[in-house]
Amino acid sequence: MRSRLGHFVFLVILAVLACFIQACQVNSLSSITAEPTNESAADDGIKPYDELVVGYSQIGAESEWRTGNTTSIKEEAERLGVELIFSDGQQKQANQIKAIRTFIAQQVDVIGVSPIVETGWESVFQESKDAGIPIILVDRRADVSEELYTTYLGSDFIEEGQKAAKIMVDLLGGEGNIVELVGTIGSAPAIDRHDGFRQITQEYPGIKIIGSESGDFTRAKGEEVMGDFLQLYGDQINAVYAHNDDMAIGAIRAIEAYGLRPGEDIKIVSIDAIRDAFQAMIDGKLNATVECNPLLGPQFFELALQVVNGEPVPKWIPSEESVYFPENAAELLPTRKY
Ligand code: GYE
Repeated sequence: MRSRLGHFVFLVILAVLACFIQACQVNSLSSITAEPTNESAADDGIKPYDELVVGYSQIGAESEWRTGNTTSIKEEAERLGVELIFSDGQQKQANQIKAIRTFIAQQVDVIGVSPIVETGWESVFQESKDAGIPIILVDRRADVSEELYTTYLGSDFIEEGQKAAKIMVDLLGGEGNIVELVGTIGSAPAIDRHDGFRQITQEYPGIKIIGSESGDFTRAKGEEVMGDFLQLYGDQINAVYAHNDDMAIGAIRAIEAYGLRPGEDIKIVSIDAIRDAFQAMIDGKLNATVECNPLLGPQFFELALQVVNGEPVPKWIPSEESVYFPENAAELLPTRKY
């Protein structure tokens, strides 16, 4: 009797063990098949990177920031195997609108756009929405209602203007005449960097902004406009606030041509933190640069895939940014990627 019972218990243990081993195998098998291979992902109706088709409408190539941004987008598409249809708008909103319409006709999965100016996008964004193609704003905002775009990936330009102003106030000891080189008229960074700067300087009655003109974010225009300011105000100018480093570099040339020392006779603060700004700080010609990160490729495609696969994303993904001074420019220059 006893031995029969023993035999029975032994069989039960064996059966339980067998079930357990089988369960383990099924488990490990399912974890293997759950690997995100492209095939199985496609079977699930989830689009993988190498089936994603993205239309991207870039502004142009006005600055080193912009060329760094373009490289980041193109390199990341290549790395992920995404099909990228890239369009260079050559600084014209009409070209960007045309590109978006072409992307809609091509039935891309998602459209990335860096709007040159804030206004004038409603109709084309609506057309994209009607065609079921989501729009992701990259780098610059557009002044449209929130249901016309899925998300905005880019910087807080107001904050950048405020940071530049705080540094400027310190450099001038709270007193002095500033000229401002404004970015592209009507663009989000030009509007917000202008406003953010004044939110701080208005607290200082000794600080005066005696001139404010657009240099369109380019070196050539920055140089030209700074030349005009020098003709008008000469050595009454104590400082330059440039909405980007390229215009600051243009201003440096104009100041030298005028016979003054940039960075010393005239203090200069700008925005972007491109490599040439680090070199200018090493040379003692630029007093500070506020970082604006153009390396948005990796975040953009991650977002694009999430959006296409119907995952929820936040309405704004702000970039993390720093400020840089001449003291450690030489040490940091080799680490800069744009
Ligand atoms: O600061 C400037 C570029 O939109 C943040 O555009 C961007 C700005 C950047 O031309 O250099």
